[in-house]
Amino acid sequence: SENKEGVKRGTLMVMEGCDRTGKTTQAKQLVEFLNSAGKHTVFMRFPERSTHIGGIIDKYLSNKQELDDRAIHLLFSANRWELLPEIQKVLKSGTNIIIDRYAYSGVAFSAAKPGMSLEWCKGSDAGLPRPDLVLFLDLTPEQALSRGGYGTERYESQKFQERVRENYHSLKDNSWKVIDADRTIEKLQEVLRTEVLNAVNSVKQEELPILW
Ligand code: T5A
Ligand code: NA
Repeated sequence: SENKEGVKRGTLMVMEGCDRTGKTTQAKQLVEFLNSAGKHTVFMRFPERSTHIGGIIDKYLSNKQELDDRAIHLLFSANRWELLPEIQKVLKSGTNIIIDRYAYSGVAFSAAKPGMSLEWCKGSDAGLPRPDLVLFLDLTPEQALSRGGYGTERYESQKFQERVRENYHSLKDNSWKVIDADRTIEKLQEVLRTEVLNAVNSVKQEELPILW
């Protein structure tokens, strides 16, 4: 699994889950942990709100702009495609990446809307790299709600989150680890550290496979 320069490619890991399941908290701690263990790792996130496309997504999520459901879906995808060269460059250099949300979020959230099918929603992310590991933080919307309640962003309601959770479960493949997220931050981190170390240390194909 080494490229022409003799560098082993980095491992692509993704955190997924409904809103308020603790993804960002855990992802940042995992990046620190891996770096302190000598495994060079960077943090990325989707949506990446700092780009031009990300700026439109941010306005949409904070209810400052309306967009057709299909248009915003395609912008979330475009946000991933615009960062693909960066992802490829980092992995090729031998650095690992932990991404806070990915194409699974794109499909699970959009397909929770009326008239949006899973199949249609998957189309615009087809061909993106398939992660080596997906850590799915699972929590019922009731449990998530008990964490101080949802915020004011779009999608942050219990009914919607229930449909999102069902969609996630239909996207699972063998790269997924479903993790019970109903634990303290520390306990959850312990479980996740084992998973990321296993992924980083395992032998992988040189070229990442693609979605879907
Ligand atoms: N979206 C996203 C799409 O529709 N399509 C797409 O393609 C993509 C990529 C914004 C929205 O966009 C949608 C999905 C989202 O609705 P975002 O920017 O990732 O996506 O959302 P955020 O609001 O930043 O993050 P989340 O709401 O998903 O929260 P996290 O990251 O899961 O949770 P975190 O770590 O921020 O923690 C939330 C709170 O819980 C506490 C924390 O201290 C914090 O207060 N907490 C815990 N409490 C108890 N026990 C634990 N173990 C805890 N862990 C954290
Ligand atoms: Na987050």
